[in-house]
Amino acid sequence: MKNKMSIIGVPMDLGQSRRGVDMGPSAMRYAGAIEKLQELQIDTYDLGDIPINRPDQNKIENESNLKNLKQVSEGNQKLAEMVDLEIDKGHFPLILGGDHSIAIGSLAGISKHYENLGVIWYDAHGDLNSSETSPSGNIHGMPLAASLGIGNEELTNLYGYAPKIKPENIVIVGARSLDPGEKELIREKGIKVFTMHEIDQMGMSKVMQETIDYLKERTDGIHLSLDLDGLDPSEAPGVGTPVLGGMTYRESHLAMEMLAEADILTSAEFVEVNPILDDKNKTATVAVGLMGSLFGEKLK
Ligand code: HAR
Ligand code: MN
Ligand code: MN
Ligand code: MN
Repeated sequence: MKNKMSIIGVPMDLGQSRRGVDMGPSAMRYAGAIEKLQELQIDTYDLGDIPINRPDQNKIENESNLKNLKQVSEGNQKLAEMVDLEIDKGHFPLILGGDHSIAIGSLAGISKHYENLGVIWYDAHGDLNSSETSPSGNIHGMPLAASLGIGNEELTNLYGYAPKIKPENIVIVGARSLDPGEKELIREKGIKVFTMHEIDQMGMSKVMQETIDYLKERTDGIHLSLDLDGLDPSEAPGVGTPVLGGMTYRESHLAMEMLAEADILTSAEFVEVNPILDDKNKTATVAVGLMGSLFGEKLK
């Protein structure tokens, strides 16, 4: 991994319907994210938070099937520019969300730099909906589809090009809540998915080893998109869309340690931390603990 890291906060909560996830970057900083990276001897540049415009309160689009499209795409455009610039400098971008709609901007900025960007989508959800298949109209359920070039053009063509990623370069880990349209897309595109069923059956160690081997041979860079709701809500309660039966804190640490050891990541993001729904900043603390393992912390 590169020794210079740029931290970019994205206080975005408009990709879903529960306020508070915009405070995720603060919650992770408060839980010691920057200090943790510095402890690991990483040259850390905290660039602060990207400004996110709020919609006019009278014009909140509760009925739309692409809620707050304008603000979400504007925020993502700024994020893409910033991420692109940091990679140009040779820095490793670490993005702090914000809801998962921000992955559209992250991937737009990152993928410019790779022919075959790999993505590990650590999440209870597939985030493979489009406005046609979404049951909610929440854009945080759409970023992976948008990055594949599926859905509304303002999202798919963000930062002026599409698609950002190829279906064969994606691995979803921890899925346990997939909508019918998402399942169909997974089958149609042959996207590799380790659901909770496979994690129970094979164990996290084998799942991650297969993920690493699979991506290593076909990609030239790998982005980790870690949604805290991938973890079980008993250990990560501060998320807007919790789903029972998730990955444990220990399993998640193992996954991060294996990624650190394989030394394959070129960018990462931690999303969906909502301190309003949390229990004494537990979820942000879990996120920072996972960052430690991901960036090389050793137990002895
Ligand atoms: N699949 C549902 C939808 O599209 C729920 C998506 C929830 N997404 C996140 N990100 N929390 O993974 O609305
Ligand atoms: Mn560039
Ligand atoms: Mn997600
Ligand atoms: Mn999720």
